[in-house]
Amino acid sequence: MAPAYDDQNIFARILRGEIPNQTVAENEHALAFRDIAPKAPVHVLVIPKGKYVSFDDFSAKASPEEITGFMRLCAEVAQLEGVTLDGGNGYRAITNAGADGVQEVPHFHLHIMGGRMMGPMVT
Ligand code: IU
Repeated sequence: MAPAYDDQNIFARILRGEIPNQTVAENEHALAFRDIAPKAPVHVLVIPKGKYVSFDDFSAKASPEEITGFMRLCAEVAQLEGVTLDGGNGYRAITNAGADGVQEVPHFHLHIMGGRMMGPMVT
């Protein structure tokens, strides 16, 4: 069974404004902010504002409006950061889920990374 959502996770606290963040973009359904320990020149995390633990949880339970809002914000971030194929060099968008995915924060998030060649998908 999927784990219950932990209201004290760090991204929940960011969404409640209890912890500052470097916001890149925001809409009704999602927030995008800079990763605190960036692994690439562009490293932005996009999170839904709803309480979803993982991609599984989000894709199963979020409304079409939430999913669209989330995806559109991801695309907006890539545009704002100048990494789209339309003028930029591209990017990587990944999500980690659970133990094997080495998910550290149990609030669904997508990493958008770019600004350098990312290397093979092995780690
Ligand atoms: P993961 O996909 O759950 O493994 O990654 C969590 C990311 O959250 C990781 O890249 C951290 O650097 C990042 N992060 C953050 O941006 N701000 C924080 O306060 C904490 C983690 I804790």
